[in-house]
Amino acid sequence: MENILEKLLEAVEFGKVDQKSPYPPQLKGLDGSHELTKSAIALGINPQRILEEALIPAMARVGKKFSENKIFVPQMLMSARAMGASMFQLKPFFNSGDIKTKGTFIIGTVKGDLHDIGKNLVAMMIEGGGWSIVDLGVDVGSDRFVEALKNHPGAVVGLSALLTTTMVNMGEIVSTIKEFAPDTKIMIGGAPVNTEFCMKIGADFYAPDPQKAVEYMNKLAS
Ligand code: B1M
Repeated sequence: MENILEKLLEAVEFGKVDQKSPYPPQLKGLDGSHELTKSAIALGINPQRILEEALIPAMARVGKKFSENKIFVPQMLMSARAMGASMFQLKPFFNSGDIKTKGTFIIGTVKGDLHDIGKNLVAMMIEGGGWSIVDLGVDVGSDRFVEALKNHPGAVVGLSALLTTTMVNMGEIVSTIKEFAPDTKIMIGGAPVNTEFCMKIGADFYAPDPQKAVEYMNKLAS
């Protein structure tokens, strides 16, 4: 049983999605996260253990390596895909309430902005960190963030922007959210933003990468 969790951790860490996948070369022909998660569930391993002992530590390793420039976006995307294949099978347990999540994280790319690769990575990593995700997609205005908060009171909100022309929309979104629910914690991220901008618009935290985003979320949960 321990062995299968170790194998799953390795599959997610190195981005092995399923048995057919030729990537990464050192795991060619072996089961990927798809098969290993199936087997773990069939063996009766609690989904919470699968999450906490394989997926979360795997993504923590991935995030650390990315922060240290030991791996790059393509590897992180493969790990995110491998984790997605596993999460897909664990989702029914989340939804049935069998798995305790740390809370809800609402995320979206702000109004006018269609870039979603970074946002998706952050969402995946935070989901791997044990949070429920409400992904509003791209081109999201303050009205949709407020609507989502009405449905998920107390959720943490994440805003992503990749353009200098759309980062300015973050200010209006932050003030509308804070007006509606002043205690809401708001994290921002994306290439053109930084801590100084975060303070200026009244958001709570700027995360330069998914690992820092997960660390912030963990701090909020502790
Ligand atoms: Co666009 N684009 N793009 N683009 N694009 C950039 C951003 C640009 C820097 C390219 C350039 O000129 N060198 C430039 C912006 C310039 C600026 O504003 N200063 C640009 C431009 C100008 C445009 C268009 C205006 C081009 C045009 O049509 N004339 C147009 C705008 C469309 C729109 O949004 N309205 C446009 C369109 C596109 C595509 C659709 C073709 C495509 C997006 C596809 C998609 O996302 N599905 C695209 C792409 C791919 C890029 C580049 C090449 C790559 C972006 C990316 O995915 N990076 C980009 C140039 C570049 O970055 N090298 C560029 C990888 C991703 C993992 O990183 O998103 O930064 P990133 O996310 C990071 C961190 O920022 C952080 O974590 C992630 C992982 O480390 N992070 C968060 C992100 N969000 C976070 C949220 C958090 C925490 C951390 O908490 C909530």
